[in-house]
Amino acid sequence: MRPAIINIMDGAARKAARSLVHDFNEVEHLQISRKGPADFVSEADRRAENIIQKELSSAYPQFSLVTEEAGLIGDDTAEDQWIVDPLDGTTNFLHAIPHFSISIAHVHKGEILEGIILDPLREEVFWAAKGQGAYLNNTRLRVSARSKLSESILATGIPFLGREGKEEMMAVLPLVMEHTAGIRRFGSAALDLAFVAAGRYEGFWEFGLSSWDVAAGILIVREAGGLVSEIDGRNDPLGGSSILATNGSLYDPIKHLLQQGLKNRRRS
Ligand code: 2AM
Ligand code: CA
Repeated sequence: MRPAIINIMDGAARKAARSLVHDFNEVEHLQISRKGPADFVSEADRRAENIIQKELSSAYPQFSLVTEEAGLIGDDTAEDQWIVDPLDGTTNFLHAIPHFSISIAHVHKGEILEGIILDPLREEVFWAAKGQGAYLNNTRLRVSARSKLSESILATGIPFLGREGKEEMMAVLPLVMEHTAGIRRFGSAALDLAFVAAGRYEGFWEFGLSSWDVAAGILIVREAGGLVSEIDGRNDPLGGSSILATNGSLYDPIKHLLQQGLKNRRRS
């Protein structure tokens, strides 16, 4: 039985997804319009955010809510908080690349209790409730059973424009390239985490993400049997400056590989 709160999160995410899909179909036409698509996409983002906020706060008015666009809405001392990313993969959306998601997490006194990540175009809903497992639609999720680094696929997010972390990325990439079956850069951190939970790739790492990018995904990976921490092993991937999510058996080898790369950088 799905918890009632997951049904509310699912309803909010699906309603926002319909709005995003509608807007996504418009984006292509906008590439040639005078105004350009960037303003349109932030409008799409805001529309989705408003829908989610309205749905969640009418069901749970006492919760506060944090999003990228609006910041904190409601009482900052509330014990329960929603952490929402209404459009993760904004750059993909802007370029009409069909890979983006909606992410919603419920945090109670700092602990992530439920999370949902919805892929509107594939109609895949990844969700988890603490202690009750992770699911893709109605099917139980399990991280990948692969235990050889040489057979593993890792996803990441590569810094761009003014973002920090380019040197760290340059330091770790050669080792990951050398020792794994491949690297993917798909552009939605939330979906990357969902894919780790679904066993589609063995791990994901990224520097400098925000809580709304990862909150739901952290729980979904853990409930699917994976391990999530910061890259240096510290245990605050929600508030920390980096994230590493892997299946159980490759957590240590992948962490070692990334740390080795970062150490090489400090030495040079
Ligand atoms: P977004 O699409 O919601 O902005 C890409 O590497 C991932 O990084 C996406 O999940 C993207 O989320 C996220 N991200 C986090 N901070 C970002 C920033 N300052 N600029 C762009 N993408 C960012
Ligand atoms: Ca995001």
